Amino acid sequence: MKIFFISLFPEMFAPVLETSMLFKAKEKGLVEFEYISLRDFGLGPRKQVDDTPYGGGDGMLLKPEPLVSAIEQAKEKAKNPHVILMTPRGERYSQHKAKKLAACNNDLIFVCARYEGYDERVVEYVDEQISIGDYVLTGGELPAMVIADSVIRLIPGVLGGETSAEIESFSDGETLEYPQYTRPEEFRDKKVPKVLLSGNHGQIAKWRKENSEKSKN
Ligand code: 21W
Repeated sequence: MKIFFISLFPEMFAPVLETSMLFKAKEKGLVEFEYISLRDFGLGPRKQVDDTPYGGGDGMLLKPEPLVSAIEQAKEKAKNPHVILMTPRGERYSQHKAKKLAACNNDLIFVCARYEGYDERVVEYVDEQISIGDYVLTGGELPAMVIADSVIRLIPGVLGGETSAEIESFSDGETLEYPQYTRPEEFRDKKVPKVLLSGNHGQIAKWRKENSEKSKN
């Protein structure tokens, strides 16, 4: 899977995506990233990408021409491109959606807006619009990385055979999230629950179930 990020701040991505499990996924050849600078598609000698809103109002909007040119270039480079516009007005993101994106075998193109938004006419050039939740951020870059992270960990081989993400990735069941402990047995007067040291697997399973929060996975 190849993932493209279109943004005015393409330098935001590498520090996050080229670290930890995400970097390992890239090293194993399971995923590839390309960062596309919206500025490269700006208009005129000043490479203009934004302008004031028709009808008045605060702030600047991303102009349609640079955004659409960047999307078209990414689409040409991608196999089976699926274009996702990151917007606070989009459909709310979920684990269910992560599974669909991981399974779909498309290259993903994330379009990240900045300023106060974008010209509505770009919407015709995207396949879907996604929001990661009801709070206001300064841009779509962090949301795009949130989605990329949640999708990449579901790609078979990324987390390695011993983890459950791979096995669970196409089921929609609820998994159990229970409190976990490691050494030392006592930390600042707080002891690890005795049952976990007992070696009694039946009792341990019962304790974990009783102390679980259900989590969608
Ligand atoms: C924030 C863009 C506010 C636009 C009409 C009139 C992408 C995001 C973003 C941003 C506005 C996501 C307006 C959760 C988010 C994102 C930057 C406001 C003002 N519209 N998920 N005036 N939260 N945020 N538009 O902020 O681009 S996904």
